[in-house]
Amino acid sequence: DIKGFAFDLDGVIADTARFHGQAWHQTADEVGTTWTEELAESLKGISRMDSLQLILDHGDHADSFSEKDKELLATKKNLNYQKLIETLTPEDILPGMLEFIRSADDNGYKMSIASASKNAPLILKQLGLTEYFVGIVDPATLHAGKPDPEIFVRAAEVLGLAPTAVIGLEDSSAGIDSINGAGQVSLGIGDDKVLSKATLNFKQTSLVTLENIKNKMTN
Ligand code: G16
Ligand code: MG
Repeated sequence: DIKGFAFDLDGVIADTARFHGQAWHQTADEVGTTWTEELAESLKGISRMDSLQLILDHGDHADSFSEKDKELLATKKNLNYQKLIETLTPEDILPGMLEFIRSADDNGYKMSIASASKNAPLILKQLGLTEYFVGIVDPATLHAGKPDPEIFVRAAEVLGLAPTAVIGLEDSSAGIDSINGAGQVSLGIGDDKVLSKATLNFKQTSLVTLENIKNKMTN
């Protein structure tokens, strides 16, 4: 029996992916990497430093950046990103997700956050959602990021539930791998070709309801 939900944040609850994209695009221009949609997609769910490394690897001068240069580039990106997320309001919650979170809460499901983002507490506060979650996994305490299962394993521990009693919600392929590895039911939101390993698939957030989930699980 499902008793809780572990939520990814970016791309599931809020459309912050476009802000990450905007800020990383600027970094890519600065280091001479051509910005493409594929590159943007591959950064979803990946930690800040791993994202930067991917951007550098897509350019011709990956070797010419020292650790110090990388720290500076990542800090600059994060400051630009934080300026963008400070403009977030509850209106920026993705379609249907406030209703879903409220109904899950009303029906006694427990909820936690499994986001790779160190900015998750700030984003939840901006969106007015902090009170709904029993805990947020701190990504700074992880040994390995998504696709490693660790973050979703921890998100179930926060809920005090067995993994099989938890549904993990994700918009990235790295995140679906993490949920599956943690032994939970994976719910993918987005293109079912990109998220082909998800147990359940929903094309968009507005379709995620308790009723639709129950229907898909009994099919
Ligand atoms: C998110 C985004 C990633 C981002 C990561 C780290 O993960 O999808 O693109 O690089 O967080 O974010 P920050 O730089 O704010 O620490 P998730 O897991 O919420 O999708
Ligand atoms: Mg995401």
